Amino acid sequence: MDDRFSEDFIFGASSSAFQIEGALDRDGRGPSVWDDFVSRPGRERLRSDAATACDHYARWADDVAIAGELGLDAYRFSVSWPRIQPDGSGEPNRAGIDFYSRLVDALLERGVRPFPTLFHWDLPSALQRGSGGFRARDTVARFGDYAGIVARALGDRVKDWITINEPFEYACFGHLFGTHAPGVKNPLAYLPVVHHQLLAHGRAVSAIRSEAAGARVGIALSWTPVHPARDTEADARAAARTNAFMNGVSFDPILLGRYPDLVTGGLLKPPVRDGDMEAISTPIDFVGLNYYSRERARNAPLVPFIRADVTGKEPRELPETDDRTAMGWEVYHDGLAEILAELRGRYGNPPVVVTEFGSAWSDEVETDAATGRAGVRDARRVRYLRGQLAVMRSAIGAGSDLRGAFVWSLTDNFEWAEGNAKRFGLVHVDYGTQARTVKDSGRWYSALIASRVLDAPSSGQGSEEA
Ligand code: GCO
Repeated sequence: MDDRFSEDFIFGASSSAFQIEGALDRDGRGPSVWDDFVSRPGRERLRSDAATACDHYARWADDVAIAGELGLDAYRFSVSWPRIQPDGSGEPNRAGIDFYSRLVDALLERGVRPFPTLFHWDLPSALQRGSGGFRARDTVARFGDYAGIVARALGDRVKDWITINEPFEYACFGHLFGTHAPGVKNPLAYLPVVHHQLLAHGRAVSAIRSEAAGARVGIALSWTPVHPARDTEADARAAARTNAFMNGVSFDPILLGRYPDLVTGGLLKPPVRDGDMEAISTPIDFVGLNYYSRERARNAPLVPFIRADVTGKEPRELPETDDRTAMGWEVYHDGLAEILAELRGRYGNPPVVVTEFGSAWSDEVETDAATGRAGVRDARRVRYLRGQLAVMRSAIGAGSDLRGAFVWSLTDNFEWAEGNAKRFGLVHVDYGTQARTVKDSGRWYSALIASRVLDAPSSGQGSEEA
């Protein structure tokens, strides 16, 4: 197998505003649903973690310097909507625009392509309080206005855009399970929140294209393959329902212009109006794929929508092994191969960018006795990244139009309901001092970007095997 990635393959790293910036009350930023979520009683640690996170709002220049030193081709970050429009509508906050404008300039100066995501879950609180956020169709127009403002401000320099991150997770965890912001537990809200985010995506594609000449626009969708827990017909059907409600619910509208029949066949349906599916499936330049692991489904008739018990990616404190990460997630590289094959087949082989792949491990900073240099020997993360990239390399050989891959994440950061406890970064963050330490995986990734050749496990480029 050819193990070389082409010169125009994009090797990047990803992050998101609420997970790295801190400075929640600085320079006119308004509150988001995540500010509200972590401020509820009993979530003091989460609030404390989020208040500073990686202090990126103050240390952005240091982080851009690290991205440049690693030789990243691109850096995916997200724009905080409440920094741009504190109440989710109206005139832009100049300080917010200036922050992202400086960030873009600094990235470009270091030869790193900026890949902003416009919505990575930090919805302005005023929209949630006022209309119910993405449960309300009006938020589609609000998002279109916001996208236009950002594209007008940055579109002369930014050519690659991601509209929305993971509409499924925001709808499911935020409005069905209530385990993420805005902390709603209402089965009636799930499908409207999915649908209105997808509509908002379509609106933003138009707004970006009208404001930013030559823009390439995509969306970042999660795909978690769901397999039957047992070899039974009932569990196979449960897995099919779960795949439809978790994965097909966003990929099918965006790429095929329709929802899966399993999604529209029940009592509760997406609130589709004439013209909606055309707007949602407006042609895009790439589809972003976020992949981490697979799950298993067991038939459970009383569970809403999917009538299945699903296990695999719920946060679990399990012992870390070579095959199970600090999130309790199975290391399952074949899942990415399955997805890329489905994208080549069922979805017509669209241009794909893996907008997130990565793994959390319990990383410790050690100081080398001989050199005195601080480092993190994260061999399991190197092994994980190599395994995922080998699958990508093979998929390209099988015909996938795979344009790039972004490691989640550049630095350790605020992992939502897990706070700062889970570390996904290529760069370690000491949250007490905010010191950054490039991990072995960051050095390994940097060497790969330079060589474009995926090393064999034995060569241990940049790190010894675990
Ligand atoms: C997601 C989000 C990221 C997470 C990452 C690790 O995919 O859930 O885009 O914000 O932090 O995936 O869970």
